[in-house]
Amino acid sequence: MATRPSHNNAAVVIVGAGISGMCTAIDMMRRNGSRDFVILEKGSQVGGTWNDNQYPGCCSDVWSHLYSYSFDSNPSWSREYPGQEEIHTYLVDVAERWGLFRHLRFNTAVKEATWNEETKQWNTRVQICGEKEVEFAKEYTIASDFLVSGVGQLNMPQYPAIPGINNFQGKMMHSARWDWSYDLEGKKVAIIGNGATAAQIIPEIAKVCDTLTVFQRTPNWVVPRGDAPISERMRTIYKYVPLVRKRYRAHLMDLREQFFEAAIVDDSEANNRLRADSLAMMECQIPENPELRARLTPNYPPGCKRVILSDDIFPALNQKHVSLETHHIKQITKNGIKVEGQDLEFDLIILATGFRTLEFMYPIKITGAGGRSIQDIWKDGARAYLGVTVESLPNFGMLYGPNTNLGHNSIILMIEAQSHYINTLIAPVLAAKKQHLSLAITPNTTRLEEYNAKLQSRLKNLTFSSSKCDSWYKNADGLVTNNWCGTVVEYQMKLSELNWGDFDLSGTGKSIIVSPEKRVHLGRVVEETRVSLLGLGAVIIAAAITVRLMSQTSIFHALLSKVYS
Ligand code: NA7
Repeated sequence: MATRPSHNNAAVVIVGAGISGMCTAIDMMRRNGSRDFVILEKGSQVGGTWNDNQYPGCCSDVWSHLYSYSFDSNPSWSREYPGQEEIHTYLVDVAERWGLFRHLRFNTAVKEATWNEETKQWNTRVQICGEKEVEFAKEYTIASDFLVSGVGQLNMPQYPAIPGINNFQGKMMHSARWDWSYDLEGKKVAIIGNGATAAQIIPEIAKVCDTLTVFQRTPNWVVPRGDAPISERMRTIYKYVPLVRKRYRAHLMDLREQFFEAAIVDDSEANNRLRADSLAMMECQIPENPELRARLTPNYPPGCKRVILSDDIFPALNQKHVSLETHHIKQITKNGIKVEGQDLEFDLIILATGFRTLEFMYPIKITGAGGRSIQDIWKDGARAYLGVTVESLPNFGMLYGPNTNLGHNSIILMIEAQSHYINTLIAPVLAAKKQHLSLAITPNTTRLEEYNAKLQSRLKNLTFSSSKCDSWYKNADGLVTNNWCGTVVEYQMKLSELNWGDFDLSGTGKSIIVSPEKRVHLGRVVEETRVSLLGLGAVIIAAAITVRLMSQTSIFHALLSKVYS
């Protein structure tokens, strides 16, 4: 009888087909030479956050040439900042190039994952969500030797707890669930929230709707983006002269790493300069309305909340048919929104209210060794060792996990380092499996605690921890659970070595890891400018070409270079 044992078994189960899950899968092939994995994806396409977020104006606030995998860079970006559709196309192309589709199970929502101490395996229960697919099977369980979470931090929409939210009879949608069949033309629109997402939606929809009311609870710091098309000529050069492309990426990396101080180190010279530049831009773009400027001016340090990069949010807010509502929302009514002293009527309410960032992996029920639930493990706030492994969760890795978010640079650079590290943990588990042995690897709790104590003490001095604002980076106790405390290079260096002494090992295959204190050198992808004597000549030539050509684009927009210098 024909069987498909791989349907319920895989060496590695990867949850999520976004940038993280795809990277882990590709590294399984590149680094472990194995195709023994499945990728479980709740949606119906790859792309993760770039598949979910399709709202008008959606784009990355990191430069396109830095917003791609280092091992599969894209010379053909059409703009300095990539739009959602272009990023999504890039990710679909990557998945095709690397043959990921044969490992992908779409419309498959992971409900729970439970560690089995006896078999030293994870049992992952999935529910099928496609209407047709459900006719094949409603749910099933997959056993795996290793489990990887690639669901990230910006996965579950946050619906605000505003009284009456279910009473509204007009159209309501969350920004991450945009309904393109709804025609905005001539509509009275409300948008709740003014974060990075709202700042991208507002200028776009203001072009078509009749009126737009922006409900702002807290103002944000905004700096110029300096977006521009990338000329055909530059694209050809990036394609045929990879050294120029690499040099350009390194240059962007250098600028972004410098931005760390400006965005994150409270009261630093760069942080104060960023504040001054933001105010100057506001004054320049809203010259005749000091009252509006006052309402848009934050009273907390830049970086406490994510700094928004936008060239057009202030001009958009300064239009006659756009109004900024700063009164507290009392209630959502049948016809609109009630604020102090006013009942406002709308056809559409957009909830640009962010994501459930503090409950990593929600709503998946994870149960680790000793029957410990993830809620119990993280009862004092989410934490992990190096952001990738979690106490009481053997043979488990997560990407874009606790304390790995950035306020200044591309998250893909962090994800690549994490994927390499996790795949290094997977390697001996695969080796044990081959020999019909078992191996369980769990981060040592003492090392994990030491790591997190240091991390938290450094975070205390950064703008993320400022008590002057609330943000999606920290929990109700003010503990920053989401952000990393340093530069990308510093994080890459930490993950460039794996010390087996940081882990507790068990199982019949323990001896596969020869010395428990053995350090494995992983190395890292060097993204920043590093000039060796040998490479100096080549770099100078490439830099000269780059500068010459880039002077013809507006990437070095005067304001932008001022902000990042
Ligand atoms: P954010 O940055 O979490 O922004 C959410 C916005 O929604 C923010 O302005 C909130 O105000 C506002 N909000 C949330 N709940 C309410 C209620 N109940 N009433 C009024 N206003 C509310 O999410 P984004 O989607 O913009 O960006 C998330 C990340 O995605 C971003 O940082 C990028 O990395 C990509 P608040 O500021 O809390 O007063």
